Amino acid sequence: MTRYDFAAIQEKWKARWESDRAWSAPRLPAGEKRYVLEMFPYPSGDMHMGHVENFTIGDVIARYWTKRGYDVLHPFGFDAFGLPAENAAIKRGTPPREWTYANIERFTASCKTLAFAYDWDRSFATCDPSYYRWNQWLFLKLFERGLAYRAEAKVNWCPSCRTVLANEQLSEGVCWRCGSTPQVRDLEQWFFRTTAYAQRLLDDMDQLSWTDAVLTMQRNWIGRSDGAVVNFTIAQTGDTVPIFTTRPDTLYGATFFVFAPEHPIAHTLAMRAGKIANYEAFVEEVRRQSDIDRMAMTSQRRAFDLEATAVNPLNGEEIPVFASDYVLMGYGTGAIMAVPAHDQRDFEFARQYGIPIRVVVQPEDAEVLDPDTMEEAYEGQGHLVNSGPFDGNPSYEAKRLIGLHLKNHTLGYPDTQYRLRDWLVSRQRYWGTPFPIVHCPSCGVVPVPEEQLPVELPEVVDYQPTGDAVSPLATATDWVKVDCPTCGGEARRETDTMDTFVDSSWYFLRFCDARNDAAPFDPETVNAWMPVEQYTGGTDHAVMHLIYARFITKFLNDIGLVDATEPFMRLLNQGWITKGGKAMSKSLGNVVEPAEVIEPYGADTLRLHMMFIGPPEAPYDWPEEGAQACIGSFRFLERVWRLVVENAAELSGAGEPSGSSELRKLIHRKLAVITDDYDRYSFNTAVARLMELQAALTKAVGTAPAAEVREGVDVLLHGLAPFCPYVTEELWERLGGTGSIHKAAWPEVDRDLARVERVTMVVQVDSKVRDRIEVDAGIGEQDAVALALASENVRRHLPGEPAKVIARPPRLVNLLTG
Ligand code: ANZ
Ligand code: ZN
Repeated sequence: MTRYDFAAIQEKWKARWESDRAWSAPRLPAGEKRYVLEMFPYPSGDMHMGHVENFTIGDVIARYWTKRGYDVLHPFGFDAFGLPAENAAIKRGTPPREWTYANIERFTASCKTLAFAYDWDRSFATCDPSYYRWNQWLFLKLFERGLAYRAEAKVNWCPSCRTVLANEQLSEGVCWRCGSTPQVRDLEQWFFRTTAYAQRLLDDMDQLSWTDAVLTMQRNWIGRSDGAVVNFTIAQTGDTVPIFTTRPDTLYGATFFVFAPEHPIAHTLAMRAGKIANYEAFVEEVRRQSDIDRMAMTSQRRAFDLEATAVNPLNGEEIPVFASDYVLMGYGTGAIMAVPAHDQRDFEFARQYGIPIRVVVQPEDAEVLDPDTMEEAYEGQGHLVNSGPFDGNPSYEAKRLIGLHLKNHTLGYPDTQYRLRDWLVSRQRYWGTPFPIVHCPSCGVVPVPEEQLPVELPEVVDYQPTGDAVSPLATATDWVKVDCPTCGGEARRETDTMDTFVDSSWYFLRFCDARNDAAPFDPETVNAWMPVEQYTGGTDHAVMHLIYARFITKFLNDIGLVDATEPFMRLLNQGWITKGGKAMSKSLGNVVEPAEVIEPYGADTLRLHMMFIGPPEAPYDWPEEGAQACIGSFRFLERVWRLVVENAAELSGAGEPSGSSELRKLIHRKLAVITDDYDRYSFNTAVARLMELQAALTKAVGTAPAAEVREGVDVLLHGLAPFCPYVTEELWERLGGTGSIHKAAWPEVDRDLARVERVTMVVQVDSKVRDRIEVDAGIGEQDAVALALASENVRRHLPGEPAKVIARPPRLVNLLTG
C-alpha cells in the first residue's frame, strides 16, 4: 500500500483503539494528573463543525499532555434533558427518550470516527436515571441546608417555550433559547440560594486563568455595590424606611424619596391619602413591565404622588414621597433617596415633575454646576458643597465619613449589596429531572427520602405543555398520586422539573466516578482528579453554566465532599464557527456536518484543518467552497505519507544520529518552537512549522544520512500525532515504533543543537540597501518579510505595499515598488 488510503487506516485504528479501550483512565491517577474537559453537548442531532472545533481543541490538549507524561482524564457525555427533545416529540410523535438516545448514538459514532480520545467507560447522558437520581440527591442536600427553597416570585415566563426562565437565561432581555420577549408572572417556584455565595464567587475569581472578558461578565453579573443603608422616617406616620445608596456622600442632595410600587409602606401611604383604587391600578400596570424595562433609561417615568414627606436623618429636611416604576422591589431595600443632581434617572424624574435639583458634589477644575442649566446629572467625583459640616471634603472621603457618622448616630450603617439573584430552578416542562418533593395536604412540602431515589420520570401521553404554567407531568395522574412519606396520607408529587443547568452544574464531578451507584461520587476519587485543569467551550455560558457550576462546587466543598473550591482552573473559549456569517443552526439550514469533509479527505484532514485555520479563540466562517477548503491540509498529509512510506526501509533501519549538522540543528530548533507552540495552545503555528519541517526533510532525503532524516521524521510524527491520530499511528507502526505513538513520550529538545545563531539580514528597497537587521539564523520567510516591513528606514523609502518581494532568509529581503 503506497497510496494514502485514509479510509482503510481509519477503520483499522478505530477498531483497535476501541477494543484496547485506549483512553480509559485509571480509577485514580498514579502520577501527576491533568483533567481535560470540553463542555458536553446537547445531542440535538449529529455534530456540526462548531463541535468539531471545540472537541478537537480539547482532544489535542489531552493527547499532548498524555505524551508529556501526565495521567490524563478526558471524559465525554451528553447534556441530554431539555426542550428540543420535547419539541421534536410534539412535532413527530416520537417520545423524547427515543429521539434523544438515537441522537446520542449518531453523535457517539461521529466522535469515534473523529478519534476523540475519550474515556468511554465514564460516559453518560444526564437523562439516564442513574445520573439524574443524583441531581435529586443534590437537591435534597441543598434543601436540608435551606439553600433550596420555594417562594412566590415575579418570574420571567417565556410564552413560546412555555416555561419560566432564570435571570441568567435572559440575554439582552429575551429568552436565550428562542428569542421571545418574556412576560412577567407571579408563580410559586423553586430557587437555589446562589446569593449566599456571592462574595465567594467574586473572591475566588483570583484563582482562575480565564479571559478578562468572561471574568468581567461574571463580576458584573454578581454586581457588588458598596454603600450605606440610611434610615429615613415618614413624617406623617412615623414609619422608619431604610434605603440603600452607593453614594452616602450625596445625602444633602436628596430632594425627593421614591418607593418601589410594590413596597408595603407605599401601599399604606396610598390608603392614608384615600387613593388606594388608583394606586392598585398603578401597581398592576407597573408589574406588567419587566425589571429590565423598568431600569432602562427613558425620559418618561411613571410616578404616583403619595402625599407624604420623608425626613432626611442627616439634616432633618422633609422631602416629598413618590412611588415609581424605576425603583425595584427586589434590590436594596425597595426604596431610595433621590439625588437628581448626581443620578441620571433621578435627574430625568425631577425634570419631568418639576422637583428642585441641588448640587452637592462639585467636580474639580470645572465650572460651578448650575442646577438650572444642567443637561444631565453629574455622576462623577469631586468635593462636597451645600453639605453642612462635610463641605470641602473629597467625595470619596465624604462617603466614608458620612457612613461612619450614620453608624455612630444609629441613623444607618455602611452596607454591601449584590445584583446576583437566587437561581430559579423550576421548569414547567416534561423532559427534565423531577423534583424529589411531595405536596401533602397535612404535612406541606415533604422531601422524598434519599433511599427512595430516583423519582423516575414517567411516560406521558401528551408532551404539549398546558399554557397555564403546569408541566405536562401533571397529566400522569397515577404518578402524581403518591402516599406522603411522612404521614402516609394521600399526597401529590411536584410536577415541575429541574432546569437542565442543574444537570451541568456538577457533571464534571460525576465523570471522575461515573459508575458509582451507591453515591454521586466517591470523594477520594473526585479529589484525586479535580479540579479541571483545562476547560473548553463557548462564551455563551459566561454567566449561566459557569456561575452555577462554581456555586455547586463551593456548596459541595462546604459540606465536605469536594476539596476543590473552583471547578475549572483554566478556560479556553473557542471562536464561533459560522456559515455565511451566522452561527450554524438547524433552523437557519446552514449546518455543515463533519461527514462533508471526512468522506472525501478523512478525519485527520478535518482535524488538521480545524487547527490550522487560526488560533483556537478566533472565529471562522466556513467557506463557500466547503470541503474543497481542506485540500491544502490533505495534500500535506499525502506528502508526509510519501516521505515515510517511500523511504520506510532506510528509515526504519537507521541508527542514532550524532554530530551537529545543519539538518539536525533545524530539526531541534523546530522541535523547540513546536513544543512552545503546544504549551501556548498556538496550534495553527505548530501546524505551519510541521509543514516547514516536512518540506525540509523531503528535500534532505537521499543527501542527508538516514539517521538524521529519521530523527526529523520522528519529530514530525510526534508533533503531528495530537492533530492527526490515524496517519501518525499508521506511519509509526510502519517505522517499527513500539506501542502506540499516542502513548510514546514527546521527544526531548537538544538545547545545544537548538541554540539559535544570529545573523545579519540585509533589507533592500528596489535593490538599494536600506537596513541591516539581526535575526535568528532559522528565521522563516514570513517573519523575515514582516521584520523588513517594520523597519523605519524601509517605510520611509516604501510608502505603500511592495509590488513584489524577494526573500532569501536569513540573509536578504528585497522589496520592489514596481
Ligand atoms: C442615592 C444616589 C445618589 C445613588 C447618586 C446613586 C447616585 P448599584 O450601583 O447598581 O448598586 N437604587 C438603590 N436601590 C434601588 C432599587 N431598589 N431600584 C432602583 N434603584 C435603586 O446602584 C445603587 C444605586 O441605585 C443607589 O444609590 C440608589 O441610588 C439606586 F448620586 O442612592 B443611589
Ligand atoms: Zn403528609
